[in-house]
Amino acid sequence: MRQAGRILPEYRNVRASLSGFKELVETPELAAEVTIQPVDLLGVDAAIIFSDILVIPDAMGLPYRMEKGVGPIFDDTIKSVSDIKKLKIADPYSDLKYVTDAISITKKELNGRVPLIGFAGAPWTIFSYMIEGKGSKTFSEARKFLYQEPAAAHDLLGKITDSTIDYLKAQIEAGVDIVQLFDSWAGILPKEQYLEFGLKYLRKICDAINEVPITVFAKGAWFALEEIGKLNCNTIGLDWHTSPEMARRLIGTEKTLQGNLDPCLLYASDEELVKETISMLNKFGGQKHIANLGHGVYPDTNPEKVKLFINTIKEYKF
Ligand code: 1CP
Repeated sequence: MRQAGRILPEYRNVRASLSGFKELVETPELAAEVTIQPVDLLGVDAAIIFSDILVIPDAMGLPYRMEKGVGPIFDDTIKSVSDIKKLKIADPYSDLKYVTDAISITKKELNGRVPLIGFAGAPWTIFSYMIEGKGSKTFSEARKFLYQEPAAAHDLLGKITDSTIDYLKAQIEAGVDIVQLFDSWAGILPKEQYLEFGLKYLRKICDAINEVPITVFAKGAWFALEEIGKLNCNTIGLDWHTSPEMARRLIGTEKTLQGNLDPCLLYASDEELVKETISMLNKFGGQKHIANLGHGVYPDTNPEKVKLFINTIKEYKF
């Protein structure tokens, strides 16, 4: 999940000296520094490269800016077939060199202490931001596009998929040990549409990446867990709505499951947090499980609670 960054005062100190989020993402030495902070300060046993899923539309020709207190904004959005034609397939070696440079520096500085996770947004989630232009509760513009322009939607999803495959391969060449695909808006589609416009493109990416293990996190897509379980990937991330027992039943025993504590439990008392963390570990039964939250930490979370969550997991014996 999104780790850290934003809950740590040390991260905010680095941010404070810069013009904004984008400058941090695009300055490899600083991106590497904030990537390693959670390893040193929280004791997590993997690092995730500090970047954002929205670097892909940016590299395809649709720039975003990060507005304080609002989130990402695209001043131009995709409205028509001709807008899609103007987009290019991102070239990771030029357009996203700042990410691969940050990965190389991070790997060197980590010096084998913990693995480094690379990531990208899933095509459906990236598509949603490119159509909508910002975060949304419903992504109804993106959903409208699927009904009104299905062929154009497939064109755009195809371009995002090709850009993402090249990008992930470049991350792997630069040194990441595993990659995660974030389909944060999987859960807003009806099942049949998710299979057609979401899962199809995740499958293409999973089939194209064989160099390192892949984790797929499709938030809210409990309705397609069985199909997600058949992807050519190693780990399935679960959100906090999904019961570990149900996921195991639908996915089978071969894949690793990751998750899935409710991130809001980090606001609960220490006693409740420890009790629920142990209960989660027991539900997964210590079998092919990566303990994690069911989504990213919220920015106002107390880092001490995150440490308690991590230490409870590390100390637990089945
Ligand atoms: O340590 C880390 O935080 C890891 C780096 C990371 C990752 C893995 C960031 C930094 N973003 C992401 C992934 C990401 N970005 C996702 C997928 C995971 C998820 O569902 O949370 C999504 C949907 C985004 C898009 C995005 N970026 C949003 C959501 C917008 C919305 O409302 O729809 C926001 C607010 C951002 C900004 C952002 N990205 C990352 C950070 C630390 C922040 C906060 C901004 C800041 O610090 O100024």
